[in-house]
Amino acid sequence: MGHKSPDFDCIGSCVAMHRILQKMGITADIFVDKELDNSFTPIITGLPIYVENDKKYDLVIVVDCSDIGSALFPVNEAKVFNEAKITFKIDHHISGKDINYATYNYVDEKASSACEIIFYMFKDIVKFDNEIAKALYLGIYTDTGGFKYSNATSKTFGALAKITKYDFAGDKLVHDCVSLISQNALKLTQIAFQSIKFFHNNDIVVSTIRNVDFVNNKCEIESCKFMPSYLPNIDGVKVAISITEKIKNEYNISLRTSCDNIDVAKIASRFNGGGHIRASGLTLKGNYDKALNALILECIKEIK
Ligand SMILES: [Mn+2]
Repeated sequence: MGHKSPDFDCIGSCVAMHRILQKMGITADIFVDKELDNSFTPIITGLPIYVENDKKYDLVIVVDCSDIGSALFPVNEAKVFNEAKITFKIDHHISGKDINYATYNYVDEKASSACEIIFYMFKDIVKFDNEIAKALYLGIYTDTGGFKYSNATSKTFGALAKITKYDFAGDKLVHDCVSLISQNALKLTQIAFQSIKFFHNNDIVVSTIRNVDFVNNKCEIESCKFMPSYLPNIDGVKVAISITEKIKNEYNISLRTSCDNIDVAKIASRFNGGGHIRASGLTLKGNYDKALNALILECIKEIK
């Protein structure tokens, strides 16, 4: 299992772990907080994925999730986690470096992704295959912003050198899972662009997709993942904020920076969120203007 609203690193890690355990003769299920959208199909087809069941497990492995106490840990997964005999955390978020919520905790905050950690952890224990390689590739690709963030290190490319020897088309995988955008999702992206506002002498940029936009465009939250990676590219911007209100009065917020001296994980942690220095997430509830003002105040403190 992994964090709430799972991304490709989270699901890629779950899929790779499932297949690695299978090769070790261990049966495993995958837990998610809600049914996964079509973008995951190329890596999850045929796997036992649950939102809930009544089973009790000997071992629960939590991937890509910094803290079970935070808003990022799915409610449905807490029951399964709490009932397990042994738990194991595998993560790379700096915000959870000293949070040892499991029986065994492995955090490498220098790793690009949970998928990279899993590659190195198991490469000499089981023989990987095309499906494991695909899942790991996708997780590393997305968590490094397509191999362009500073977290893509020589160790990351070392893993990729081995992963890309397997028989799968990385370009097609990225097209089908990451780049493909539906007509409805494009409409939401247009709305997000039109919503762009600047604050604090253009240091801070904010895009917002409101609940009514989701309803009117019959669109899922997963379809507006374009903005967080786009906004930090705007010249002069120090902190980029992308807000999506999937549930009314509940805001899923991505924070990004491309500045060396700004730590958005610190900002997110003040709102019970978390993540990385350059990319973090949090959830706020209530009145939109109040929530945004509170967030902007914390951003200004960090910019100073
Ligand atoms: Mn990750």
